[in-house]
Amino acid sequence: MIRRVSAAIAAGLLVAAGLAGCGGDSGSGSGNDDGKITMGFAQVGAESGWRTANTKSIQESAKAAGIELKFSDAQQKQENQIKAIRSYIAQKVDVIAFSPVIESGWDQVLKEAKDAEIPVILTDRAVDSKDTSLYETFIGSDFVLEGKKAGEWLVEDSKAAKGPVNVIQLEGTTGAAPANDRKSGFADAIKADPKIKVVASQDGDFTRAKGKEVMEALLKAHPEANVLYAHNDDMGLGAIEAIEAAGKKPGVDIKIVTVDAVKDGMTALSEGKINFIVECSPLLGPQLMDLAKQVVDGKKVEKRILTEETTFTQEQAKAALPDRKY
Ligand code: GYE
Repeated sequence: MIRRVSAAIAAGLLVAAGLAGCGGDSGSGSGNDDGKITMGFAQVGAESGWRTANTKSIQESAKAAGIELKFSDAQQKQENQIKAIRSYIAQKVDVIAFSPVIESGWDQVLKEAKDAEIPVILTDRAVDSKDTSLYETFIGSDFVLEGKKAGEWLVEDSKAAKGPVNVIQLEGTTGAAPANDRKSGFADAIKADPKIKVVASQDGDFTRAKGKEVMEALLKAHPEANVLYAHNDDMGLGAIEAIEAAGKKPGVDIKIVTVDAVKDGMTALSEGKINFIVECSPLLGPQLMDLAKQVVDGKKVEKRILTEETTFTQEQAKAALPDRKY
């Protein structure tokens, strides 16, 4: 553990040490200072292939960076994440990182971390706190842009369509940043073509099981649907099962656009069951560990760090698949 001591207190300690005429213990003055950074990481859960790859990236890069990682899985519940963060504060970790399951309701616990002088790094998902001094930085994707890319693809693809384009939308966890933003980015982009209408939009919680269940019901209620926009690959993959069970052909009778580009999604894309995927990279670990070292050192870092991402057509998926790591 490394003790973060404010400059004023540190100066005071040095003066006191000088006056007492004792030497030896320099630096932070902490007796149990082993020079190793300890990070507490409060993960969302294990809801998707994206999340599994993200967890692996964080665990592997902590190890490579020599950072001791305390890791917890909140099973997609905010109260579990808050508990985990409080326990990291009690354990006096050097830095806390977390991916907030939903955007709202973080001010109190973030204030507790600030009062304890433990820096916080947001990864992957945002919080809606007005006071941005409650965290050092936020590293992750631009989810609005992802939604926009999905919508722009649909506008382009619909140019040749004669009749209406009726979209079912499977949303990510209600209140989560990627659900809010992927929805709004998409809605903005499809305004370009009045033929395109979202006929149903429902929460599928980013999981395969929920994606399948919700799609089953929505297909019955909306036989006119000919497009599915799913906020992640896993919900799309669950929905494919529902579409096939209903006797329709995914990728043909119902065109499908998703977000993430994990291996299973890319496989379905290369097989023609999905039509387009917007990439969202889960490999945030190495950058997160770099940032952790900097903030523990007291360095100022950029407040917002964006992940670079691309998109995949069916042909591009075929070419990319052999090297896809997750
Ligand atoms: O797209 C989804 C996961 O927050 C970007 O969470 C992440 C999303 C990702 O469950 O698959």
